[in-house]
Amino acid sequence: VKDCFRGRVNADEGHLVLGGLREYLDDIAKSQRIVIVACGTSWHAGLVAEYVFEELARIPVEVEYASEFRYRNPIIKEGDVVIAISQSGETMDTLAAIELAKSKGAIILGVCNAVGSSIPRTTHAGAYTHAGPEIGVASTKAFTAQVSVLTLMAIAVARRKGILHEDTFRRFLFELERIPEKIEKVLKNAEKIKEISALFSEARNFIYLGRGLNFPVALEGALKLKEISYIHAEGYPAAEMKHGPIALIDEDMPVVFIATRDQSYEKIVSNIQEVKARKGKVIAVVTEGDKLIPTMADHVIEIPITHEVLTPLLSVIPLQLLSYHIAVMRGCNVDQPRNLAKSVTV
Ligand code: F1P
Repeated sequence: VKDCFRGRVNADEGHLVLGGLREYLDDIAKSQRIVIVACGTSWHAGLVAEYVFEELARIPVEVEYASEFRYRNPIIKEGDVVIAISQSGETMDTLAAIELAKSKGAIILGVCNAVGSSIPRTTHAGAYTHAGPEIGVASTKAFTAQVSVLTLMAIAVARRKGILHEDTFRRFLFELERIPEKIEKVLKNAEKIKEISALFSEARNFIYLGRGLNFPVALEGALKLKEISYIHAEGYPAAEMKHGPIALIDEDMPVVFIATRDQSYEKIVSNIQEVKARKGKVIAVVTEGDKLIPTMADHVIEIPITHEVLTPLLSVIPLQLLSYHIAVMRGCNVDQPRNLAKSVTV
């Protein structure tokens, strides 16, 4: 994230620089809608971006699996902005989705990690995430970097539209600059997360629940666990639990809640109560200093407080660590999980 912000975010001078995207900021600001295409973890970063763009820039956003989008006849109009997100920059489904949108006159922007890869070469403009090479197959730091860049884009567009108050902008810059040190603070919890992981390394299923911006984080937590530990895991918006998944909850079901202090806090507290009433085992990611959830949850992992919009940058880290420790305890190769390829080019 430090690399991702370097040269882009400067709270002292009050600037936010987005390189090649600068000349497209007006187009994005004027667009009627943004369509995001991506796969896997990058798709989850896109879902975070949907919340952030709609909240700050007030532009409708659709987030599409590139692997579906490319095989249907999507309605794309000239002037629509399509943002392709990819760690590797080589994902075949995402490349095909770009070609399809391009043929319909859309403006194609990229958020990629691999410099000089195929996707950045085919887009009109883009921003590299500067996350450095991912050693493992499963995306981890790429997610954080993608969310960082997409959030910067949303802030820049909101500013260009004149709907972001100068004080709010300054506050964002201030908070953004503090994200790297807050991530380091979360990483200091690694030992505690390892202890919690030891209690669940034999579990056969997991449920991840979050609301608002923490819903895509729940999906990402579940995907990481599936990818590297081969445990079946599902992520849902916490409010969807009562529409089906609640039937699965018993004393053998670990339920991971991403329950930070935000506008849906009271609602998620009642979701935790519903799970505890059915004897589910609750692991909760909470905001530092939370006094209520620790009285209800079986295990609690704290993250520092930040602006609500920036929460996913912190809340995803404990979930990545949980998957990592569980996978190691199960003897799985976390860098090279079975059946997975770093770039899915077919
Ligand atoms: C997309 C992706 C990754 C996943 C795995 C397979 O890749 O689904 O999210 O972790 O590596 O590919 P990309 O388009 O972001 O490179």
